[in-house]
Amino acid sequence: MKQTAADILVERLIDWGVDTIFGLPGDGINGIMEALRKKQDVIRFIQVRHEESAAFMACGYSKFTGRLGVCLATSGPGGIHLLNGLYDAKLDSQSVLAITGLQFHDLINTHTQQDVELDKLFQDVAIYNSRIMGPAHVEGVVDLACRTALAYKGVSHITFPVDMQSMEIIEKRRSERNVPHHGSTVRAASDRLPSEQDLYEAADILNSGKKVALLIGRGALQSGDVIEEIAEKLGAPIVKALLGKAAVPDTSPYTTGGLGLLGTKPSQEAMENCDTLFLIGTSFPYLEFYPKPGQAKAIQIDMDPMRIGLRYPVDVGLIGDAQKTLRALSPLLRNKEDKSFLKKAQEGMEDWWSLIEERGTRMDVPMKPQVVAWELGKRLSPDAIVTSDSGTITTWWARQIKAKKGQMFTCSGTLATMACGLAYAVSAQIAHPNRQCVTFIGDGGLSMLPSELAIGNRDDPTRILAASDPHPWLVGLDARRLPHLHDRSLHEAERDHVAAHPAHHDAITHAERSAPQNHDITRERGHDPLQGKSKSGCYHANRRGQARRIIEPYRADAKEQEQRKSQVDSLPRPEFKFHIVTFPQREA
Ligand SMILES: Cc1ncc(C[n+]2csc(CCOP(=O)(O)OP(=O)(O)O)c2C)c(N)n1
Repeated sequence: MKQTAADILVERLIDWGVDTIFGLPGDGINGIMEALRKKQDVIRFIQVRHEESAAFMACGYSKFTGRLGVCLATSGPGGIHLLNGLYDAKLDSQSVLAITGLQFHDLINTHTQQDVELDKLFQDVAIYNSRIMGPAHVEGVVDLACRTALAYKGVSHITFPVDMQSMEIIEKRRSERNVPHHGSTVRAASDRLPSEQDLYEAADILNSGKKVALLIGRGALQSGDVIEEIAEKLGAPIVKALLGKAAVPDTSPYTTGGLGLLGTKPSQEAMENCDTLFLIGTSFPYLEFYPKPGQAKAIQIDMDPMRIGLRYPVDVGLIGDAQKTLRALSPLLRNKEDKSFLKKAQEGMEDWWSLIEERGTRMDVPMKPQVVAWELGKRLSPDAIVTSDSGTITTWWARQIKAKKGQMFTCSGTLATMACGLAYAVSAQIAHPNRQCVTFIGDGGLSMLPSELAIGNRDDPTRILAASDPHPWLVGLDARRLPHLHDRSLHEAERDHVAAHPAHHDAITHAERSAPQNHDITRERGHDPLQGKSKSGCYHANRRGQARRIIEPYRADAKEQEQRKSQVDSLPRPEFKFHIVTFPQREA
């Protein structure tokens, strides 16, 4: 069989360790689809229903595995659809490769069909961006695209004229300078440690501080143990940016939870009162929640030198891997005798958790979204992967669900885009077929890309979705924008609201009572209370508290099932069933 340019692309991706591509076919990528078909035993193609989801899934895949996430879209509209998901990856620093089709090489820029120069369109989002100019160009471009996305944690883009994809490789057509196979797929890694001098300077500052606060983010996800060790030594509360939610479990005595609009009061107090700030793997973007510039001495650890001093005027920047840097730093830190700063934060957290529990156990109707999040948090598997969409819903996910050790949590941290939650959960299930994957998503976010529920036409594991009611999402957003940090005002607002709407029966209780047994969301079932042996479907607890089915499971026709089956059969793959639980966010 003749080898085509697209074959080289796919083979090189396989050499880079890629085994999963999210995408949607189209005439502009026929050659690539054919090359994928030929290699279906080693690389699987997960077909989405909207290319934006493919990009979200690639981003999620990178978040959940630390590997390269890859998405594929056809020329013109398919590529355009990728864009929002690619920005999500760019802003959350994920390694993603986007591959798109381009029109016939000799018709580009002639107003031909789907004549969109996607390399130009992707200029801002991509750190590596190239148009294939011929079969002999493919290998070198793929190597650089993969290496750049992985090394610099960003988006690479390759666009490939459709006719060139199917071109045969003819060695003599190679230019005289392009020596065959001059590149490599080696992935080199450095130890990534700061200089000794920087470590000593940082230790001096941390040892002299009287009120040290740690602010940790996505870059600290693998460093929880050493961060707790340092928090104990320094008597320092650990404040978590949203993407760092799982870095240290919410059950840890050292953490004050999140920061900012979705955060906690003790976290904000730690920021307002600290004299020393230690930033670890975070670019928490909301400047107004940091200590005032000049208030605190500051140290920052980041892999990326460009990010040092980005959000706060730091005194010492430590460039390196967070875990390795912290392990090198920890022996230089003295055990502080005065732990009163941490103690105060811990007392604050006792009150905070009482408040959160109170909100999470109310029996008011319409049922409070906090109740659902609280109940969900208690029932999650020890290794659950829990994603959220963007909206008010993120607040309940961030605050009410206690992250436990071994669980993963993510959302669109910096882009804060809607519609990513479901796609993230799908990619989580693909990356980790045996783990429980849940997304907590608003009706707005779910209805933006509900088409990905179509993946749920297979048989095994279950996915749970909790979606909020379609009633007043924008109103809700505005009403809640400011009071988050002020318990009293939020508390009072809720009390007034409840007073204005006399309680009916608790919707969850009713959903449980009225739904068939196998759709019970609240009853324990075996080791994993959220995974029933039921058929997929969607239940909505209506205003009178009666559960009713609102979405029937999708069933692909036999031909489509057969087609999909042949594409992914040879690789371990998860099977999907969706359980969707909707609940009212508040009264309309
Ligand atoms: C793609 C996109 N469009 C618009 C917004 C602005 N926005 C943020 S939250 C939100 C409402 C979300 O509603 P819903 O998904 O129902 O969740 P809720 O806030 O009700 O929990 C909007 C429109 C956004 N972040 N992303």
